[in-house]
Amino acid sequence: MVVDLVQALVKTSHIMVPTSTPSSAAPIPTVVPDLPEYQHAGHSGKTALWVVFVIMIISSITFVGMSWRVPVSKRLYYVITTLITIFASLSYFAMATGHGVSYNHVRVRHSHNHVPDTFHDVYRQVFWARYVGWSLTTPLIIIDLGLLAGLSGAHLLIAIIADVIMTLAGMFAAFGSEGTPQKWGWYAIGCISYLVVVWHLAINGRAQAKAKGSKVGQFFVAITAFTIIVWTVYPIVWGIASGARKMSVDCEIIAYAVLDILAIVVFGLWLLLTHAKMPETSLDLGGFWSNGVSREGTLRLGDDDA
Ligand code: RET
Repeated sequence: MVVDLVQALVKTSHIMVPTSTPSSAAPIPTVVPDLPEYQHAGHSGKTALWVVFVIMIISSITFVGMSWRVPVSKRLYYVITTLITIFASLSYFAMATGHGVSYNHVRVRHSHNHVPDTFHDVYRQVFWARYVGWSLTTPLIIIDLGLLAGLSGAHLLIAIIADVIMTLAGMFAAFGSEGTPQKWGWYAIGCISYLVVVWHLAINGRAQAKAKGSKVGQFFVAITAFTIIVWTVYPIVWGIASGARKMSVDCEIIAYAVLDILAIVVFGLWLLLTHAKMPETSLDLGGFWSNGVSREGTLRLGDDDA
């Protein structure tokens, strides 16, 4: 409903360029009012959002089922991976129901010889819930890979922060104006942050994983290479879709849908199934993770009297 309202408001807000009323027989200047262009999701895009929402829910249920087969002390990868698909489900639900969507208004200038410049208004839908979702899912993917490699806390923290900057920069870029450094400036900041993430995973992560043994090393290299290849397609899609507006909103939704399924569902299944077969990847977490805060050493009622 909100989307319909916005569309109605946007549709009535264009400025008509007045045509002149000639007093003599001079030729009438043909100044045709330039109608704004609306780029928004159609039937195929909306259907794709619902389909991916259902896929993410089924994946979450599957990952929860898989986690129940192992003791709590060995569930860290399962919990993180399930949270990824749960966050993705929430983000797709928001987008499919019309929440988390807004319009970016861009005024495109056209220069002509002998006549003043003209402007063309473009309103393109931005699914900002997507970026909110990514800012939660992508750090969790990095944590999964960092734990697998045995990455140090310092490197993991930097990779996570760079990743959050990357997704936020992508969102600012999607709402940025053209003709100023705003839009492509944010995009460049996002790309630099992405290189920081790749550096930590591919260089530091790989070295750490190799030190954990050849089996873990090989698996880490394979799953991280897959991740980096899939992730690198995102900024390319962004550049063509939100950036250059050469891709329809429907194609954009479908492209990200395929990428999200690869980056989350295929990634998650591969990680959890391999982890279950490879004891070297185990993280045995006792203590607080499995048992909660120990009762010993805590204050009990009546202690003051002692
Ligand atoms: C943006 C634009 C700014 C530059 C870069 C980008 C990269 C996005 C990536 C997204 C990955 C998303 C995943 C989601 C899973 O739920 C923000 C498009 C580099 C890599 C894996």
